[in-house]
Amino acid sequence: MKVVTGVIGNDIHVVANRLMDLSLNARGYEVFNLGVNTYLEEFFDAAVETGAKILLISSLNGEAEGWSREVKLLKAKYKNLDQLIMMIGGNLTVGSGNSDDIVPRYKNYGFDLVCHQVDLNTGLDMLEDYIQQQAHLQETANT
Ligand code: B12
Repeated sequence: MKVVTGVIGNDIHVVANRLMDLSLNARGYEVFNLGVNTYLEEFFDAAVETGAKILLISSLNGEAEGWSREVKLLKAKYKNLDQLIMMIGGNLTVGSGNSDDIVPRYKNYGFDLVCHQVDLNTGLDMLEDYIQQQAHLQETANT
């Protein structure tokens, strides 16, 4: 399965993004890594160009929220991407923050999976569970 990854907005923290790339490759995904300083619209453009089914976004500097509010808007604009799985993780606010507040906020912007201060492998396990659930729902809908 194809995945687009990168670090959103004005964020230059590259290490987790490199680890994401390696871990996804090890799990059998085909990775298109846009690197640091990537705008939300560029993630969507890359999904169109590559045919990726997943956008996996990293952010560590605490500023992701200002750069990632327009997921729903872009999904509507790009039309064929309504099935695109949107995931974001890292430090999703300034300071330590509280996941109980942060996760629903990002979900409201249009993210399917939100991992605030969750380690990468736990996050990727969550992604795989989510993909399986979606496949199961699709199967049930088709029968
Ligand atoms: C190295 C570092 C830097 C380096 C970055 C070098 C580089 N090119 O990568 C330098 C010195 C340049 C830097 C700069 C800055 N930094 Co800095 N930096 C760090 C530091 C020490 C380590 C970050 C790192 O690479 N960790 C290694 C990764 C692998 O581990 P991790 O961060 O824990 O990531 C795990 C999870 O978050 C998760 N994860 C990450 N992304 C994703 C995505 C998904 C989908 C999932 C599931 C999981 C996931 O998986 C990772 C592995 O388990 C941290 C402090 C710290 N000890 O964590 C601060 C830190 C991230 N930096 C911070 C800040 C504020 C900055 C600056 C804004 C400082 C400044 N005023 O200039 C600038 C950023 C400028 C910018 N435009 O982005 C803050 C962020 C605070 C916040 N969020 O509230 C931190 C936390 C320091 C602090 N305690 O204040 N930084």
